[in-house]
Amino acid sequence: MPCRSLIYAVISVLVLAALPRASYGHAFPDHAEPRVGSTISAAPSQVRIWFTAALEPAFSTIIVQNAASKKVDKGDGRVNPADPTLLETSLPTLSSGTYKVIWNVAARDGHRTIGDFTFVIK
Ligand SMILES: [Cu+2]
Repeated sequence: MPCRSLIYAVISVLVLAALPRASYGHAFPDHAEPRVGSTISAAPSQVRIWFTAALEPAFSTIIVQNAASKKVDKGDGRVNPADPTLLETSLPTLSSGTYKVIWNVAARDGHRTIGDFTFVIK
């Protein structure tokens, strides 16, 4: 009965589409600006990292260090109030060099993930 098979196929597709794309839980970085490992020519005014899950603002930090491991960000690192998956901090005008972004976050389920990456200003 081709008609019934088609209906079942359509229902299967709808059920699959309704499943969440990412599992909820641990927060992992999805993408960052400046991009992880990138070399850029203009000094960025901010570092922003988007995560795969909502973060707990009270337990999530971001700092930026220069090559001498000195903190160079403006100290305003925070979870964006309008987007709980976005961790951000402001930067002064940085000179050329390699900078390291260090993040430490807790997802809403309480699980902590940490990591770091570098970017280079030409
Ligand atoms: Cu988790």
